[in-house]
Amino acid sequence: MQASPLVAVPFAAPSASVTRWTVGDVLALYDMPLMDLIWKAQGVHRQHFDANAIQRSTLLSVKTGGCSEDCSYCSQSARYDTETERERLMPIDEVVAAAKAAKAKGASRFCMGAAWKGPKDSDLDRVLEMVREVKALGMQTCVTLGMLKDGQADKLKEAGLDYYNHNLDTDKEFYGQVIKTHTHDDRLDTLEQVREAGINVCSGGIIGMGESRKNRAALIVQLANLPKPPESVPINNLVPIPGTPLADKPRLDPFEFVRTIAAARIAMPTSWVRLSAGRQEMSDELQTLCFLAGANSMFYGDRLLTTDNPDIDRDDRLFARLGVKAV
Ligand code: SAM
Ligand code: DTB
Ligand code: SF4
Repeated sequence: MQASPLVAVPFAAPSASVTRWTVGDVLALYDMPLMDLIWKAQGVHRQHFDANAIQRSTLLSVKTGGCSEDCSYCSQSARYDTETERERLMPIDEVVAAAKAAKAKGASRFCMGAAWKGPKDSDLDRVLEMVREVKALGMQTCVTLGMLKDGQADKLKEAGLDYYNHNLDTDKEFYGQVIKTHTHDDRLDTLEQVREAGINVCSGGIIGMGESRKNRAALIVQLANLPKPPESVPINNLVPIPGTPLADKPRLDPFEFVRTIAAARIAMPTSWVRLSAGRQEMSDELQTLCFLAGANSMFYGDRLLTTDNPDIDRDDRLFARLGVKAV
């Protein structure tokens, strides 16, 4: 059956609550007049969330640079000559100190990122310890460690991990133009392992890498049509990194970014949609449009992994000006 252009059709089996999206459905959302699209997204948002509450996670790069992979956007690939210096896996006490500081500033979740294709078992043991200690502070925990091997997701679950971040990053069709050292299917395989282990899935993508609108719509469809949509969907705007193949990509029209947030919100009504990388370059007004379009989560803290994020004072002022509360 052909889906109507603006509403996804409930999928008959296996459960009436499962919705299948088509690229046509999502492209029809992108084609709406912006005011109508934002209005629709905000309506969907209010059915499932408090529209004045935004979740805040703080990121820490616990192992930086020297990655074997060739992701064309990334400052941490060993293949590109970037300003990012390699650093070994951080000592646990430094990680715990950073998590305590993030909690004191009001972050509810602490996300630890490592520049690996995937963790070796010996490295994973140290990350498990980090997860246990951060969890013991009363924070939600998240890690992003690359691709997982059999059994690793179960160990993370046992240690108390709440979320695993692993982005599909871009449409399957465009993936090979950005990354050649692993495939979109490899990413799906890790997402399946995370889901099966009972860990919340955090998966989204990057836009502004030269992909088409159709590619952006297809990424949203691939995320929304997972057996269960991710609980958290980060939408990153490319931060161009000197030395990487995507260093000189022209900046995406900011309204196209807002449309992407709105389309993600409508296609994944109960997911937390995260306004992720690229906030530093956005005005307060543009970020507010993203919130109006249904973004309700963000990274909070002066650094992302290797690039700058708005400083905490600026974010606190923005929340106060908007009457938004942090959750
Ligand atoms: N190595 C792991 C992996 O690739 O899953 C974890 C770290 S990786 C840096 C996490 C995510 O950050 C990537 O999947 C990508 O979506 C995002 N990212 C990395 N560099 C970026 C950039 N320059 N601009 C925007 N997002 C970026
Ligand atoms: C996600 O989707 N974005 C975050 C987090 N997950 C790990 C990372 C953004 C990285 C931006 C570039 C950098 O700071 O290196
Ligand atoms: Fe960067 Fe992750 Fe790709 Fe490594 S796998 S190059 S850390 S995005």
